[in-house]
Formats: sequence, structure tokens, C-alpha cells
Amino acid sequence: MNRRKFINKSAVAGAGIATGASLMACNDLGTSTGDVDNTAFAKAQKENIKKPSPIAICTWGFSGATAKAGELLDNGANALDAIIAGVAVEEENIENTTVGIGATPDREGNVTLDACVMNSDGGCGAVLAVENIVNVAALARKVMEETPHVIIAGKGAEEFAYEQGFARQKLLTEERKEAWKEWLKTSDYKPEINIENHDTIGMLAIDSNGDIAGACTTSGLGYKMKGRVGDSPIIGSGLFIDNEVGGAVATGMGEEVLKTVGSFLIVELMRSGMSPQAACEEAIHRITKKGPRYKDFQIAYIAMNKSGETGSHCIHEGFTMMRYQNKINENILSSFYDTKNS
Ligand code: SD4
Repeated sequence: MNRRKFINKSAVAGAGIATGASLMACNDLGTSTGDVDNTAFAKAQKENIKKPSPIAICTWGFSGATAKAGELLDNGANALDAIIAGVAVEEENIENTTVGIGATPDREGNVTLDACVMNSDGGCGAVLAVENIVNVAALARKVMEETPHVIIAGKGAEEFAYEQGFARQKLLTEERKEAWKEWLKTSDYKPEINIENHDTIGMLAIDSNGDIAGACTTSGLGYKMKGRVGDSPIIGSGLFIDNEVGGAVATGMGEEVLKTVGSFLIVELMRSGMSPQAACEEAIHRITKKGPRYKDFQIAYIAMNKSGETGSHCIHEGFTMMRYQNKINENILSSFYDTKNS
């Protein structure tokens, strides 16, 4: 879906705060990492954590996705089952041009999808550059549960999908095909901030047992090179979960997330005592401090710790996240890095 239209339609609760707190986060980090005995810390943390009510959060304003996951969690589903059903809402949404059916193709006209999942027991699975399969998060789960591998790419992933009973489906719609033909006239590759290339869905959830899981599913950047894979299906970059600590997920310019292994970084920062919000701010700061290039791309992170505390931070204003808990499904405007500070 066109982001501009989508944001206008979303009911936005909460306030965006331009913040320089990432600098403070640096100081927090400096005083906490070296001194902490992680095993003792994890044990103390485990003992102190109060189990939250089931909760699901996801990138952008995908209210139907968190509503679906939340309803399942409230009825006792485990976190991963709820997430797979939640993200499927967007994989099957023809209007979402960055996920599943109806997604934007690469520059040769092929729609290729990436996804990964991670479970509370540390298991993970991923599929890269898959064609003709809609529910690639569910397929990534099959890789995790039914194979000895973590990642399966391309044709191998597609063939594995058919073996597992997934249906073959054409992903390129007439509308996206026409848009691609239009794009070919200039072939200008310049993903626009908060517009065409930023509707990836990443979701984190904690179930009634207090266990956390996550998934991330996308077609990547529109008009990417054939075979290009971004951060979304890469464990540690697009998604990371540690059931002792929490989880994080990313959206935006995948190349930049990959360079800083953003989601793993956020979970490790939370392990060392940072709040999800401060950890997301520090992960964005690792990118913005590299130089002014960040002005041309968007990256956003969302994170949740085991107490159900959540945070989100992005480079440029306009990113939102959904949060469902206790039947309240709200769209929260993210804080953002103030480009004027640089
Ligand atoms: C990628 N991170 O492939 C993805 C793109 C994205 O919403 O998040 N789009 O780089």
C-alpha cells in the first residue's frame, strides 16, 4: 500500500518525540556492559520479571495483524502461532506492496520474498528470495521445525514449500506489473523514505506462558537487483529473540541494518540493562553517527523486553508501530532521530 495514504488512514495515538537520548544511551552502555556478569544478571532478571498479559507489537500501522495475533494470544495460543497468523494478514493483503502477494518486483519483474522466524527456545528458520509462495513466514517456520537447517534460499525453498503442502500462487499483480513497466522507463533506483519501500511487517509477541517469539516477512526493496536479499530474513539483523531478555525487529534500508546487526544489538543492550526504548535509540545512533548518508534512508526498530515493556525509534519522523494488549490495539507514533542535531 502507498505509505502516504496508509499513514493518513491510521488512527495515530501517542506522540513523536525528536530525541537526543541516543547519546545518553551511549553512556548507559559504557557503564553497564563490561561490569555485568551476564549469567548472574539473566538469573536475577528472570526472577524479577513479572509475566505481562499477552502482548503483540508490529512495525507500521498493521492493525489487522496485531488484532489477529492478539485475539489468538488472548485465547491461549503460543507466541509463534499467534505471530504466524498475524503476519499472514499482511502477506495475504494485496494492497501491501512490500509483503506477500501484490508486492513490488525486482528490476527484472520477479517478486521474491524473504522471511524469518525465531522461537522462545532459540530455534530459528529463514527463507530467502522465494517466488510463488505467499505465506513465507509460515515457510520459514517449516524450515525451523522440519529441516536440520536454518536458511533455505531460492528454488530450494520453493520446492520445499510444495513438499510441505504450500500452494503455488502468482505474486505479481497486474497493478504492480504496470507500475514496474512505468519504473523501467527511468530505472531510477532511489527508495523513498516512508513511502514505497517501507511496509515490511515484523512482529514480536509474548504469550500467556511469558514466552516470546518473533517473525519478519517482506519482499525487500522494490526494484532491487535480482537475487538481492536484505536484513529481514537474516537472524540478528532483521529479527532477534532471546527468551531470557526480549526481542527486536527492524524495517527500512536493510543494507544499513545488516552492517550493524541491529536486532541482535538491541537484545544485547537490553540484556545489559537498557530499556527497549533506549536500546532502539542506541541502535539507530550506531547508524546515524557514521555520517550524513542516513539523511537519505529510513530505518526503524521496535523492541520488547520480557516484562512486556516496548520501545521504538527510527531515523526520520513518520514511522509507527502497533501494540495490542488487553484488547487495546493502538498505533503508536515512534520517536525519531533529530536530523537537525547532526
Ligand atoms: C529490506 N528491510 O529488504 C527490508 C525492507 C523493508 O519495508 O523493511 N521494507 O531491506
